[in-house]
Amino acid sequence: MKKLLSIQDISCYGQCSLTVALPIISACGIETAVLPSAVLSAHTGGFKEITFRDLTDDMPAILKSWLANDIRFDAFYTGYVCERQIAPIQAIIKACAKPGALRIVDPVMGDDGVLYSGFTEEFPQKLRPICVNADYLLPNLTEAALLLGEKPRLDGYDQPYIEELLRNLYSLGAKNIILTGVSFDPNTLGVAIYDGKRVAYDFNPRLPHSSPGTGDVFASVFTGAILRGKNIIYAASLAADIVCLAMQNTPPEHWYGVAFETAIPELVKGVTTTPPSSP
Ligand code: PXL
Repeated sequence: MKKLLSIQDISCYGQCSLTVALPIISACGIETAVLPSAVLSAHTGGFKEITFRDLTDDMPAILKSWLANDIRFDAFYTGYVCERQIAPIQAIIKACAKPGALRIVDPVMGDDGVLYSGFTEEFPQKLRPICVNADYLLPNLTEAALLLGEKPRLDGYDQPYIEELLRNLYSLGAKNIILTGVSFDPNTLGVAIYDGKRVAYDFNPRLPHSSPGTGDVFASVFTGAILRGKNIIYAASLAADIVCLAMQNTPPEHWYGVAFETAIPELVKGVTTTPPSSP
């Protein structure tokens, strides 16, 4: 069984980050360890009086203990992280990586053209060192533009704009880019995938509402599928399908997150189907 370390916050309530990644990646049959970047009472997407504890100061001792116990990982999936822990996280990844370990990076920092509350304007540039080493970089449109130091464009763009974003992110150093939230018409929403050679697209019908945590469900399913040996296009398409199915099953009163539990049977089917696998 492959062993993954997921590095992102615990939002105690609200279905995002680790409370999504842990069950989803485990359901894919991957041993999932966690390094919580911070503990929040709930995510920052709609609750009041959020508590926030940055766990950077615990990281050196955690690393020391893991090294004493010879703990190593086949893969790392980073999501929401804090500004002061970018260097310690890189040190942990370097020290605990098995040879050839994969790095999946979701540069969580914003959506709909704006940074999430709590992040400074400098954060996108500070996060770059983690992104440039990614085997798979999974930004949404807002994060892609911010990483490149550009103003996000949410509509009125065309295919050349998307493909330039992909090429520019690729030239930062990431080996594969999976760009979410791409739409060329009002009825569909999709993903653009670039491996340095070809651009592929995968579209689904656009649903009437959106929700916090969809990016985390997407990245978690993608990660599980990649670690199960699926190819990048299959993994991205499965991730988008699972997000859509879970969103369809999410009632309006569950505005704070995606009811991903309802899609776990389909997820397990998707990652255990044999073809098509990567070579
Ligand atoms: O889903 C992304 C995310 C992760 N973690 C925290 C958040 C958000 C989005 O709002 O607030 C704490």
